[in-house]
Amino acid sequence: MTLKLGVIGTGAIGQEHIRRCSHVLQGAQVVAVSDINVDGARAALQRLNIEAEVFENGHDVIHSPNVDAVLVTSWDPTHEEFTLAAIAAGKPVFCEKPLAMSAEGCRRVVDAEIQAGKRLVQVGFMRPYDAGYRALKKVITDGDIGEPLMLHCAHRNPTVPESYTTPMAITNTLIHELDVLRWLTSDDYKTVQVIFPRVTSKTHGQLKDPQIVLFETHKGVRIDVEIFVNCAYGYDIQCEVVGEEGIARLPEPSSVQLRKDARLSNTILVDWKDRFIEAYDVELQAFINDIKAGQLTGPSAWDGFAASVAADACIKAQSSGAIEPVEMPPRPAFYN
Ligand code: NAI
Ligand code: ISE
Repeated sequence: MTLKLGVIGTGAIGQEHIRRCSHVLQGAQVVAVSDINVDGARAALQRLNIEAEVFENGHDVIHSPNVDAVLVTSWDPTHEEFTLAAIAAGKPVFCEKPLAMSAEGCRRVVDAEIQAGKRLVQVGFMRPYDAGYRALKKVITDGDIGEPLMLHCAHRNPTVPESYTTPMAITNTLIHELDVLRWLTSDDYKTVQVIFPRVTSKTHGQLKDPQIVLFETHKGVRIDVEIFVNCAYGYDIQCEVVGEEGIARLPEPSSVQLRKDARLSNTILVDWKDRFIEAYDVELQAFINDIKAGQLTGPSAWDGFAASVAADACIKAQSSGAIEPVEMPPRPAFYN
């Protein structure tokens, strides 16, 4: 059976996901899309050579009898509304990160899903599907470097638009680390502090860039994450785990090494689309396969909530300058 997908939001990642679901992955077909920019949605479908119904409103996609499952790839503040509507319609929903703009919003999704009595939500945290992060986790769980003591991480984007603000460094960007580092270390955050180094001249008035986020986990691991979204030189994700017996680093994406003009060089990618292209394929194929098998297994609404609990504390720490507690409620049995 071919799973019929409806996609809400046909911007950058919406188009990427439509392309992969239609031309790369197995067992699904995009049958409906919507975007507040309806002409943009039509143009995107034409460019991708895909025939699908175009709706003006995302709720019409969700309620279309032709749609079996929904992908939410619209702007961050719209995620909660569309995910709740999909749950109410009893349709599985893949929601891009963040699941909602606050832990309170994520909790509403968690509560609605528990009420529905069945997992219906997968959050678009793709890094646990990335081969490099999986290899890094295996090194840790196999005990190859002993117990982790410290993590040094960086999340760098070449540039961001004027609409990107200081809290978005947390809710839109760091949210990936907030999820993947819990998964990587099987630990949870206890406290967080945010430090602002000298500001880059390449930023604008609404964004303090870069930022350093310092965590302590319940096991006492110290984590520092640099967020630098106008780093200019490329899209660069770094993660180094310092253990009792050795150090493990996230592998660099493979690239041909050049010896030329008296220089030794490798290419650095500039776009998240290319850096995680395989991880996005794997996460969405898993979503499609899991729906067919009758049980979602990918990053859950609870994972979306847990990341947002930490994000809320980070945002508080951005303005207080203090070390803020991260207070995580117990995981409901539904998600065990
Ligand atoms: P974008 O700005 O390129 O596209 C978003 C689209 O959503 C726009 O076409 C906009 O018109 C549309 N939209 C906004 N409100 C809408 C509504 N109420 N109904 C229907 N369409 C609506 O942004 P981009 O980069 O594609 O990001 C989209 C989402 O995906 C964001 O939430 C972002 O955080 C997430 N994202 C996730 C990535 C990942 O690595 N997992 C990478 C990039 C984005
Ligand atoms: C974007 O929305 C993403 O999710 C990318 O993975 C991230 O690197 C970038 O900072 C976000 O703006």
